[in-house]
Amino acid sequence: KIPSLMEELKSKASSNDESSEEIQVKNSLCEKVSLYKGDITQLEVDAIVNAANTSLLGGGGVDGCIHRASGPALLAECRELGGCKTGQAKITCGYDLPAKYVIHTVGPIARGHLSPNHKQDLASCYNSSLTLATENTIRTIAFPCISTGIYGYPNEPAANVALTTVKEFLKKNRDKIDRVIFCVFLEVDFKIYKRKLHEFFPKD
Ligand code: AR6
Repeated sequence: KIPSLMEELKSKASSNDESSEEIQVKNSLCEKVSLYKGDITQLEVDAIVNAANTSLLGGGGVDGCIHRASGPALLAECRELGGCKTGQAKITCGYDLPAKYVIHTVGPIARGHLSPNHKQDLASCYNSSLTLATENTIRTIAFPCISTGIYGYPNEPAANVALTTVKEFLKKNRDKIDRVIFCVFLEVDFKIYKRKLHEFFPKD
């Protein structure tokens, strides 16, 4: 279980009566991001993000894992959504998942060849998912490494896009999101994010 950010904030605030300290902790972006290695379907958060395809009717990779763990009601709701364009996002319930919602987004198909459009589309996946989250009062959200599996977006450039886009979004929406979890599955991504997280979100 991911520790509750509010619990952390409360204990930090109560250990120091200065209200300025509390404000500083709440405003610190590095307090709002975490790295987790493992299966995203196990996370008890408001929403997990699915790296889906334009049909939204399931597939392999993390998409397959999410549909298996959520159950057939997820596919039934997805059938009503009329698909999703690359770079956009749609929301469903989480059903049998510990997460309340699933935000389905469709990453670009890179397959080794990267163009500026791929980068824009990948950034748009993170932005659209976060925007949809705030519109639905979702305060904790976990992302897989969108497009880096079957869709072949190289791992390190993908992490750069993910971290840049999440950072920019959090800067503008500090009060709306409590935590973004980068849920990596592979050791290669764990190493990349572990190194980069401190660069992008330095401790004050
Ligand atoms: N939890 C977290 N991450 C996972 C899990 C999991 N249970 N399983 C895999 N990953 P991919 P894409 C990681 O291929 O590249 C599907 O068929 C995986 O190691 O799932 O965006 C869709 O229907 C990788 O780091 O998504 C689309 O057709 C990351 O999730 C297509 O694949 C993304 O890999 C989308 O391809």
